[in-house]
Amino acid sequence: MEKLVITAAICGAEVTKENNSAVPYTVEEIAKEAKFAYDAGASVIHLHVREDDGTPTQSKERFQKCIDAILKLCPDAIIQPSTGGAVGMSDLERLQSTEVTPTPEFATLDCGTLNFGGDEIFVNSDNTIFNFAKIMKDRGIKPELEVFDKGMIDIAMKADKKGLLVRPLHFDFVLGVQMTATVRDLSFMAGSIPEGSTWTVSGIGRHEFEMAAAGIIMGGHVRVGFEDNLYIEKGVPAKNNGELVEKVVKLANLLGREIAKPDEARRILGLKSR
Ligand code: KMH
Ligand code: ZN
Repeated sequence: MEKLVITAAICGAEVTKENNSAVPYTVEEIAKEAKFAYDAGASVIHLHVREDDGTPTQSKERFQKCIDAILKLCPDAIIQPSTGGAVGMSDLERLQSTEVTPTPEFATLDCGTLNFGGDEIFVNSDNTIFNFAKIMKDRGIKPELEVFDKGMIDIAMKADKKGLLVRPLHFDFVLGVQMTATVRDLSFMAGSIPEGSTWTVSGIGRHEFEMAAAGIIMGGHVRVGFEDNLYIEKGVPAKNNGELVEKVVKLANLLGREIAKPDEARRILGLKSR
């Protein structure tokens, strides 16, 4: 089995300091959280950014500042900017995170519209998805295909059929938002992608570590972090993102799976070496 690639989703666009006081907002806080995660074993930093007051933003300038600050502390980390941003943002606003220098090697590509809780709907029409895929292909950015249910794998395959994706594909199965997060669901998703693709699992909320353990055993990769879950165990807020990553490293050690360093992760995920 390949070594395990751990992604840390350190911030997200929805969680706040009211949920866990360690959720980072400022450039310094974001860089510090990335460093905790990187030191603990994360090779990929999935990045959202905030204004100092916590408001989510896709501002190119803010992304640039955060990326520069993270790379100062973690020079070989793989930074994966979000093109999802926050519910309600326009496509142009969302794409700004890919306009930084150097051009990102990796970025998210959300593959469908979904219910995001309450009245929130995260809108990704087919044309948005195809347009984002084309722009990423033209800029040489590998998309991580964010799929929240099986239908989104099918939409990603439409983009593939149109020649908008470059194989091998990489998927992130985000389970516990629109689709439930069980081992049966994860096996179904992993069995529904093209041969030779790689995948990560992000279990949301209390499902984070169950899905991590399943992903480790099944040969997938794992994402954890405040974007997905704020607790190290039931009722106990995590001190920082590093603590969440450490728990995955412990699980991987117990289960006999080694952890990939960033350059090994680049090879495993088919990213261009920098
Ligand atoms: N914040 C969600 C609306 C992504 O990063 O691409 C979108 C999201 C997915 O988090
Ligand atoms: Zn995200």
